[in-house]
Amino acid sequence: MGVLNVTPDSFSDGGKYLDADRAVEHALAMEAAGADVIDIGGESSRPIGAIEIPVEVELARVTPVLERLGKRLRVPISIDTRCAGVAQVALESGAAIINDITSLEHDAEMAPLAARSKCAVVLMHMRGGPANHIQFAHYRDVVREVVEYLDARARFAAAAGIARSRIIIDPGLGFAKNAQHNLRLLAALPDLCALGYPVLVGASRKTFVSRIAGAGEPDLEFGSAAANALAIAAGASIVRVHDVGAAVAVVRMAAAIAGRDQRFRGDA
Ligand code: PMM
Repeated sequence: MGVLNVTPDSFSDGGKYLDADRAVEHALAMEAAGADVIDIGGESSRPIGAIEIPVEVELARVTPVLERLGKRLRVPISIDTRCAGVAQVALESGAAIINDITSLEHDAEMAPLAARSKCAVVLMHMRGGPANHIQFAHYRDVVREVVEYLDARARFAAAAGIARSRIIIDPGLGFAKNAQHNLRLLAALPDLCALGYPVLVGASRKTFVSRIAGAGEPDLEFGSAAANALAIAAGASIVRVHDVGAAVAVVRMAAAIAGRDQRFRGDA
C-alpha cells in the first residue's frame, strides 16, 4: 500500500503532495513501482502537533486528486479518513477501501456507509484522536489490549453488515504507542493474525524507526524495510509504505521465504 498524503503537515512527507498535479504524478509513479493499493489521506495524524481540520478542508484537499486518479489508476484506491462525508466522495470516485484510523468509531455514519457500498475497511487501533493520541500510550498488556480491541471492532463491523471478508485489521503502530509498544506488537503479530483477518502494518518512517535505526535517509529506508520484512514473515498481508520500489522487493523476498509466494513453493 503506497501512501499519498495530501497534507501540509504529515510526519514524513507533509507538504510534498499538496499540489494536485504532484499528488497524481506520485500516485501513478507508486503504481508503476508496483504498489497494489494507493492510500490517499487529507488529514495529518502526526504524533505531536497534528492540527484537527474541518471536513471541508479535508475534502478540498482530496477531492481533486480522487477525481483525477479514479479514472487513471488501475490499482484500488484506499481513502484514509475518519469522516463518512469524505469516504462517500472517495467511494463515488471509485475508491474500494476505507482506511479509518478510528476503527469506525469517530463517525456513526461510517459503518452503514461501508456496509451499503460493499467496500473493504481497515480497522486500526488508536486511543485519543489524531492530535493527542501520544498522551494515551499507557497499557498493562499492549498486545492483549490491542488484540481485544480489534476483535471487538471487527465484530462491530460485521454486525453492522460489513462482510467478514472485507475487514482488515491494523495494530496502529505509533498511535498512542511508544517504541516499546510498537516493538511488542510487531513481535506478537501472529497473535493478531490469529483473529483471522488480513493484517495491515504501517511502520514506514515512523518515529520509532528513526529512534532505533537512525534518522538519516538510509537509516529510515532500511529501518522501515526491516520492519516490513519481519511483519510479512510474521503473517501481515499489507504493509503501508512511502518508498514503494524498495518495499516491493522487500515484500516479495519476505513472502517467498515465509512460503507465501506460490511460484517458489514445492520440493524443487
Ligand atoms: N499511519 C498513518 C496514517 N494512516 N493508516 C493505517 N491504517 N495505518 C497506519 O499505520 C497509518 C495510517 C501515519 O503515517 P503517515 O503520516 O506517515 O502517513
